[in-house]
Amino acid sequence: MFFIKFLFSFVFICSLCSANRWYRMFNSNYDDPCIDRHKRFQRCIPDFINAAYQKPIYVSSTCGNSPKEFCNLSQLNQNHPNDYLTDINNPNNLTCWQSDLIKQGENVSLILSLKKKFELTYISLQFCSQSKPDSMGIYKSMDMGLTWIPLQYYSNNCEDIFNKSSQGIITRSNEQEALCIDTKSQLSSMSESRIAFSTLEGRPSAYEFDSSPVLQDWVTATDIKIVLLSPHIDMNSYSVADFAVGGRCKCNGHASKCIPNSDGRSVCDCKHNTAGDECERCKDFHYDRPWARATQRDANECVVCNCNKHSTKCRFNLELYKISGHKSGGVCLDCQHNTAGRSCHYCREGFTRDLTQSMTSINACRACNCNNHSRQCRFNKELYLLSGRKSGGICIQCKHNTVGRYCSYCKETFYRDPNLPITHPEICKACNCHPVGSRGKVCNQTSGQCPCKDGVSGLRCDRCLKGYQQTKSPIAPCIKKLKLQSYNIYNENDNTNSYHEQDDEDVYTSTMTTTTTTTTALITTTTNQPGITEYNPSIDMGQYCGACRYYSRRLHVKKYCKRDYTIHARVTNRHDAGQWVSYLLTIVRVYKDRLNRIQESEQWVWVSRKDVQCSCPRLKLDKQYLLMGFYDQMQTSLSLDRTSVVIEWRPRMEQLVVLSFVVVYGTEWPVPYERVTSRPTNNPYCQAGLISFCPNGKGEDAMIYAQDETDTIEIFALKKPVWSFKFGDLMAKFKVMHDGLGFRSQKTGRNWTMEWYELDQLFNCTFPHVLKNDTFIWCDQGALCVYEGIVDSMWNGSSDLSMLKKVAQMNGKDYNTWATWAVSDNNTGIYYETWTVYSDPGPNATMYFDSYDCASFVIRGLNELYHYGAQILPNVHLNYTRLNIYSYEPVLLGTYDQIVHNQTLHNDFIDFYREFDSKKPNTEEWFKAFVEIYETFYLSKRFYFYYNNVYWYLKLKDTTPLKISFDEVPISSILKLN
Ligand SMILES: [Ca+2]
Repeated sequence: MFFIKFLFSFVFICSLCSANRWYRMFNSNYDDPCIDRHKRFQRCIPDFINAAYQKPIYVSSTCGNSPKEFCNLSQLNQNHPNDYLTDINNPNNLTCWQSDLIKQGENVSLILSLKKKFELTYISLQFCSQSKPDSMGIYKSMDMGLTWIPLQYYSNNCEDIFNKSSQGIITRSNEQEALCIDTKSQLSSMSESRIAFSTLEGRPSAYEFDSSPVLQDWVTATDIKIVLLSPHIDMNSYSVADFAVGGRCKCNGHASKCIPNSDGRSVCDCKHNTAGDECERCKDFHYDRPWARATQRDANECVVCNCNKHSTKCRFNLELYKISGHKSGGVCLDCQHNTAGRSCHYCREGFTRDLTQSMTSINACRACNCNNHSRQCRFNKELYLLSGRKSGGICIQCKHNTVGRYCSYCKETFYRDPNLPITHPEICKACNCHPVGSRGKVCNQTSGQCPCKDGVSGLRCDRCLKGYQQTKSPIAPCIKKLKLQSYNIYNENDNTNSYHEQDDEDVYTSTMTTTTTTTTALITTTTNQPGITEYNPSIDMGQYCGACRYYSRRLHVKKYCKRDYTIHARVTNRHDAGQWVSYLLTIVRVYKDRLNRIQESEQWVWVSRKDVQCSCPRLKLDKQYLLMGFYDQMQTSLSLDRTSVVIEWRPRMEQLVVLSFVVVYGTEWPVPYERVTSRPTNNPYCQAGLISFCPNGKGEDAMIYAQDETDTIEIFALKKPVWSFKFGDLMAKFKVMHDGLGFRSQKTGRNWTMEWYELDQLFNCTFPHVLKNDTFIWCDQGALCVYEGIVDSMWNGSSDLSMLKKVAQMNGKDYNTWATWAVSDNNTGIYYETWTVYSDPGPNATMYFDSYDCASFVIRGLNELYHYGAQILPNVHLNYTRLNIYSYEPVLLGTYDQIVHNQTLHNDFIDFYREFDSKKPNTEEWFKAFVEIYETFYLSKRFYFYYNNVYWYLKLKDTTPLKISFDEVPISSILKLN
């Protein structure tokens, strides 16, 4: 019985190795079994051997070293050393090891140390004479003998000796379990005295060994231990003629032999770019994909990192590997020769690509010569050739107010300080030409002299010439002195020959802003004491009104913070009372009311008569205004004066106010998507040369309506992978989907499609274009495309994820009402927004910004269909893709015009967007660009986010800055029940 099992294992072993052997026979001139005839890697394995042969065995008891009476067996009246366990086994002349005398209950152990991992096929023991044990256990170790795992038990009493049933069965759920074989009738009575255990026999996954890590683990061992027990029968001793272990040196399919290493220990001779005693890892610099065991179909060789010859170190990144479609995950480290990037494939800051050299050349990147004013330059081949192959760099983004190819000139409105070296960060000084006293902003590049108006002097034109005096006229700020007495209520303590700054630049305060102007200080000193200047009829009114310069039609956060109230109100009445005029306001909305003084919907506001006479502020009956001012001196009612903000109300103002002020204080997340009153013309720059994605953009107003109000309109949810016609497989893998709605008339069979699309081209909506003068163009309009037919092949068939699913139906009349909504929705919601911004990926995350894309339209549209009376089919489930960014709380930066004043911020802005702009692909490289953008997210951890025409700063979360989610949404959950 055991012998039969033993034979079986040999057949099994040979079936594993036969392919190799055949190969060697017919390819004698090609002797590396790890490479096939076509010089491709293939699986290779070391020869099958008896791993115990002539190896020393540790035994706990040996008879014969000091001969005793009981060791004198009749046949072999000699020594019985443990070497006899693993010597040549000649059946005609057995050599037997023999144990010392064993008392009842005593055990004897035999231990074989293989010194490295092997994959075992069988373990066998051949006993001498009748000296067999009652019970026996076979154990293995995978850690050089530290811990032991049972492989098999034999006993005539499994339950008592090993606490195991003798009826055990191996299934796929317990393939690493040891069985106990009942030997009541077998072990002691068998004429054949060999016991053989086959490691894989009876284990269901044996024939799928390649794909069974459980069994690969089960057959792996560094040491084998046999324990012989005779708990009940008091016998003389045990005697074993042969201990054999059949198996292969374990090399995971990556070596055909094991050889001694420098310590003399046997290790795998690893091929396929692997390393380690068992070829269990990739060798250095071969981390472009993860290590795997070789199989019959695939050698799974390790792949060298592509670092363009600029690095010899790399690491593996699982995220990048996944998004590459399991192609490449290597990230180069320590890029040399002034290169940078995942594959050392671009030049690091301060260097530019020399296009006359290949990327792998050590001269691929050349230093920028920008006089310390820029760290970036680009290479121009013509200039390089013209310079006699000396210099081809052109500096970009010169800082410190410099310009020019080498940042060696001062830009307009700056002049060069002759006392400083060209590399000094303060080499360029601002002209600071006085806005009133100068004829222009540009001063002399070397002297710094501004061009002064008549009668004006000084380097900055900020003084009147001797014999001239200051006027309030911007045309003639200094005139010849007159001898008339005049008052100047603002400049009494000042030098009358100098100006106050009069520019009233609006400045957003934010954590990023460093620029300030003197405006803030002026407002502070004058606004804390409203109305303090007494009316004095002797003051010339024209001069008084001329000083009404703090009156502003502009908003900024500082004003909002300083003033007591901000309201939207209509002026409904006016009442004159001596030196005061009061206006009756009907309050529309209160944004701020510091002391809660606005209790009624009608409220009086007080203005001094002299301010009214100056039209400062100017209030008209029946007009609506945004009013921002202080309480009166008693702090009980509202007042207005020349420091107040009074702006005639415009329809978009509400969102502007909410956005600019309320959101700054964290009261409203997500930021509401801003709607417009009508769709503006798309920027022609955005449309130039791009593919039209809106197949029939014209005439949708007619097409969108049903022709018969008694008709029944069926509604379909449509879905396909983005750009399925080019990148279907890859984009489907990431489940980046495009969504739309389809419609069908039951009466006529006519059908049509509505999709919300980027108006221009993918990526235009995601990032701006950076123009040469460092300004941006956003092509972020989306639009509803309506066209005849539902193109089945587009929505249904190109991929498993495509979908054309009926979700609802409604009558023609209700449908037409809905269609009117759809037209209006399209005309007022024009900004396409790709990203959704959350605080984290968890279920309780705060949403800072919602996306506004094709899926948003479908969800919004279905919701409205439901409200206009559509019968929604229950149990429909839909899936929607979201491109999620995870960020700390966003910081409002303001509009581009506001950011441009802050040079540090603005430069960073340009750097950030240019990085993405450089990755904006032609169509063939779309996917590659997608991967690179993903990488940039991971590396930069920051994002400038554009929403509703203003910019926000997002500090991205470290662990998960970006994620694509594909959420299942039951249709019932997207219908908001009012
Ligand atoms: Ca022997």
